[in-house]
Amino acid sequence: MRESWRWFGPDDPVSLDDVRQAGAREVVTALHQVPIGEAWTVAEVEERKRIIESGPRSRLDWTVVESIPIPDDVKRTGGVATRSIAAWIASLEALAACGIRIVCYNFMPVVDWCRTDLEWELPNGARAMRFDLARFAAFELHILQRPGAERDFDAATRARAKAVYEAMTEDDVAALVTNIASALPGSTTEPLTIPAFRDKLAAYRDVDAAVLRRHLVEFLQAVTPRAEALGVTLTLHPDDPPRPLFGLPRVASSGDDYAALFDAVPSPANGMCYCTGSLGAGPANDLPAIARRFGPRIAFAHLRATRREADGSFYESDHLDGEVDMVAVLKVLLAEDRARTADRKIVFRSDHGHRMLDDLRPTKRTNPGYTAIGRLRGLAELRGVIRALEAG
Ligand code: DNO
Repeated sequence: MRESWRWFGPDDPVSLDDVRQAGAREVVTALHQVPIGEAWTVAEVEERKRIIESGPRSRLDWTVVESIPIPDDVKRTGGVATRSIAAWIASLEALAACGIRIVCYNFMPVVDWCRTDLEWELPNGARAMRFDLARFAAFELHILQRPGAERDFDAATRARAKAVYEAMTEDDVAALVTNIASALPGSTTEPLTIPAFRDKLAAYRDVDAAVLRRHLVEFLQAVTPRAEALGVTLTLHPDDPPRPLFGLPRVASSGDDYAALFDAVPSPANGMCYCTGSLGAGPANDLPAIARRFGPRIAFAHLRATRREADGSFYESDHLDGEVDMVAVLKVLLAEDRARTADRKIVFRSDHGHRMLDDLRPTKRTNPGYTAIGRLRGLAELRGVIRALEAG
């Protein structure tokens, strides 16, 4: 499998030399500066490619885009959002013209990946990201004040949420709103104020899971023929977390969700971003079984783990010490990878690392989950497992 590293571009506090020294050979990035819905141009792609691939240091190649955002009107209205879909296809064409042929995306409505805490202290002093159900419920019930939200939480959770909220200072409330609504690194949805959040949710009042799934199928039916002709593989990233949020449906949370999409749109361009952390946060998801079931459609993999709690809360664990049986997962991925031709090998990246060691210095700027040292530890551990499995 091919080792890659997510890089957010020239303003990423992690440098390309850091990526080289971590041992990755390929870069995963996106033109985060281009507004959602605007077509990427060949010139913009070439400029980013030049920054990554030129220079006197050891070579890196930009091989994966994570992600081209799916504009809100495509999620809300499906195939009739023809202007947005045409712009999305134009971005694919610009990327293919520059030789980049794996494109990650997601179909999470209103909010991309969601956490309540970005610096949750672990017993060893490192900081992790966390989704805390009581704090999430406090946001929904007492800050967003979403009509009907009380139906989504049991009485015990509502009571805990009330206690959490009543203990919060104004700064605590502001921090929780920022964590949930202001778009985490790499997020493909717009940062939201609370009024804007309410407006967005109102616009989705008629979008249930069946409708959202239909919109995703219509989007894939519109873009996969062109992707196939360009030799581009689209990889759908799972919902993170893999459960409905804010009363909104999510339709990429389980193996059966993916099976429905692959049945509806069998194009070889319709692929999967196999994210063990996102899928692993769902207790019903059997990660090795999902990898076996969809192996041929996995072009890109995010490898990380979480530790789940009984109420649905979870935090990001060390890569080998979460609920994910990473050795079993890697055995399946390596077997799939061995069966592939050189041009179709699986690209993986070490996902979300803790903020630890020198990255904890108060003056150090880091992106939540995208620290250098935490991801380096993860990549080193994953590489060790891979080498041992390959030698076995
Ligand atoms: C979070 C990432 C997501 C992912 C997008 C894919 O760390 O997994 O931001 O990049 O959801 O489109």
